[in-house]
Amino acid sequence: MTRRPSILLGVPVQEGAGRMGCDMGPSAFRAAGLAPALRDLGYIVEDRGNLSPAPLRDLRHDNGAIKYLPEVVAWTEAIAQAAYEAAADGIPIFLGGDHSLSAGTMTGLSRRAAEEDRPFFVLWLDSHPDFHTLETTQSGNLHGVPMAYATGRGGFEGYFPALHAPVKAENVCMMGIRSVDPPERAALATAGVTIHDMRAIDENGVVPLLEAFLRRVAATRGRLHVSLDVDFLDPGIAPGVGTTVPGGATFREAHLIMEILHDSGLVTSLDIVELNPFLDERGRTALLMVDLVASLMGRRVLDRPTRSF
Ligand code: HAR
Ligand code: MN
Ligand code: MN
Ligand code: MN
Repeated sequence: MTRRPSILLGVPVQEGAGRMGCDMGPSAFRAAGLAPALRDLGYIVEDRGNLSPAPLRDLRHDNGAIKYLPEVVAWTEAIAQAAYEAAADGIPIFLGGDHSLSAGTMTGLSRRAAEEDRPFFVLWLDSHPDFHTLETTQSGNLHGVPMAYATGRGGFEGYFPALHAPVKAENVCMMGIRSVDPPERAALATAGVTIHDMRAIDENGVVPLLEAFLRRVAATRGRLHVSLDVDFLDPGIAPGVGTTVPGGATFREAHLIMEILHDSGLVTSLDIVELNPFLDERGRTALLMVDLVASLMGRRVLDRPTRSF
């Protein structure tokens, strides 16, 4: 079987998270065997190494809580360009780095999709919606804003790069949500994003929720970007993250999502974010994330008929 090459891009941004250490994430994913796991599945793997941020600009904002705005903006500029380019060459896998990196990946990938005249969809696997604006964030940690920015909510102009093609809120599906701040909750009530919180997963299971979204993607030949935050997973299986939230996805729920995504054949790019190796236990979170990527990219126990959407 010929497959599009897997393109690994390390993004050692950590300034968006509340504590340091995510800059070690790309190294930990490499040490956990990501490239060999993909080669075992038959992929050509091109590791483009680690990105660097664009030059810093002097940026100030009235919300004095915001931390590292120039740094995160500089990263976003560089990531958006790299994502735009890599999307033309294969299936990019962005190795974070904290979740602020998705401000860049979604910007570059949605631009690529628009130029191809294809719709752009995002599956957001996270305990958090990351739907704060620069005005509403109280923690000031900019890993809490990428989805608001990418969907074109106001207030990012003049700070973050202008969006060539804002992500349509109706094309975003979030799963695993269980920690939402009041301003995010108010904004999400009318934004048009599909949100499956942990209660919805408990009540329905992941399969019907995911299949309904994938049918929409399949109907449009769209690009599908998956953004996987470590804290989507239950802290009992994934302790290596700075923002653990109890009651997360189980080992099997997470793998089943990845397996169905592979069967769909629809995924065109992936972020793996928020791994903090300083907080991990002998690499177990990094190893689990690599296994999940392998499932997404086609590792399976037995041959079985592919499902169509
Ligand atoms: N909503 C909270 C805040 O803005 C927590 C955001 C945490 N985000 C991540 N990525 N860890 O999902 O501070
Ligand atoms: Mn190229
Ligand atoms: Mn997140
Ligand atoms: Mn999160």
